[in-house]
Amino acid sequence: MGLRLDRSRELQVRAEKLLPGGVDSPVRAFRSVGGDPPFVIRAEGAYLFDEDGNRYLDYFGSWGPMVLGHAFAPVVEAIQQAAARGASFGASTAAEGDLAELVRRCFPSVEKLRFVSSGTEACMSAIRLARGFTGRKFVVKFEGCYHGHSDAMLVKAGSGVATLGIPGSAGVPEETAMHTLALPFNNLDAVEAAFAARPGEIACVIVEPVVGNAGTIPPAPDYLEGLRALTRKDGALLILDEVMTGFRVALGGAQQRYGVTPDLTTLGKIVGGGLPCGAFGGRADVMDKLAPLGPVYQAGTLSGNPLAMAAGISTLKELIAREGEIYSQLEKTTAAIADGVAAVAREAGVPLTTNRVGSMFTWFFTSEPVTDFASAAKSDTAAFGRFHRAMLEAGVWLPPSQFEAAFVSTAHRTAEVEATLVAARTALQS
Ligand code: KE4
Repeated sequence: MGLRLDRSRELQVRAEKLLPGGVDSPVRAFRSVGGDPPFVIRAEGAYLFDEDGNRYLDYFGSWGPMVLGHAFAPVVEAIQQAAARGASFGASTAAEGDLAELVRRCFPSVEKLRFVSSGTEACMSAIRLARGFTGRKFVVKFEGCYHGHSDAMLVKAGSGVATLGIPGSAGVPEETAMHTLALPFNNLDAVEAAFAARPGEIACVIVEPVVGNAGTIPPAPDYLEGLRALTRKDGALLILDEVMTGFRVALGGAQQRYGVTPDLTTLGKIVGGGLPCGAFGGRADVMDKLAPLGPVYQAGTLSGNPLAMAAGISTLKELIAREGEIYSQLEKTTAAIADGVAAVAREAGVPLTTNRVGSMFTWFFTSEPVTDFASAAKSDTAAFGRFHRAMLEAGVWLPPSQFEAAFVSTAHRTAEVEATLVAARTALQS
């Protein structure tokens, strides 16, 4: 292997003595792709730099937030200025309203919202709110979808749960899991049957409108509209988990791209510009059930943190100001990368299915279409692991799992497209 990772290896050895698996989030451990993870020291634009002086073209972008590229100057400046005024107050600030107004501008269905510190918190809180608003217990999610690591959501989840092949999670009592119904994605009959079996008992359906946590899987035509109709008919709430798709597949997320209006939306990643921030919001009559107005409790020491607000405001202002230019550039660049490598694979006789929505995409090592988790799971994960390693050796860092989406930023330009195709030609020959 050509890559020198001596310093990263030293740091990995120390990290494993201090952090389980040496990581603060399992998917970073490279368990499903093998080899040592490089330790990043800094990032700029489309590139990551590690402790051994290696440079990598970045295709996971901190798992979604870095849509403007790393260390985007206006965001850096906004964070620095906010930090000089104090990191956290635990009191109301104008910045929370400023960012909330920008979110509402992008997501008209969000009449009211609340900021939290992660996508997990956003989804967990939205589900509690849906249960409190409807007085119902059951929640529908979909196999391969990941909505953070709250107990109720670790049932047939995607992302790291799927990557590590663990059924759900130890530590989740069956009394909790029993109220989560996990159904196949892109299958409306299964949802209809669930509502028929439990009329008036399902509080909400939560879905990744474009799945990213089983790898990228677009919704089938009319699927999201079908979920909207079925939930409305039964009086259940529709929650679109746009933590990944928000500001990614369109400025207004998947609900803008596909024209579906949910009752609640969860956000994360891009909304905080790379700082710890999530949000959940939607119908005012639902949101007003939250304390201190209503009986559903939810709270957070660092919710609406001034630095995260500053980073989010700066990011969304850029996306809003240059919406047309940015989203058409992201579409074009991502198509060139995703389809370009698919063509290289065809030339090399390697079966590859490419799914893409906007600037998120996945190369599945299978010749079959991938329309749900079951079909994604047929992928040759060992082949993906070899590809991942070969691309890393060639200076291209893909998400280290077949069951994750890759992301492109505005910092990815023609040079990055070309470099990726060159690396893929080598990687797919091996
Ligand atoms: P966080 O708690 O990780 O901020 O967000 C949870 C979450 C909720 N909903 C969706 C659709 C998500 O994609 C996520 C988090 N995504 C994973 C990557 N697929 C985070 C990466 C990680 O776990 O390290």
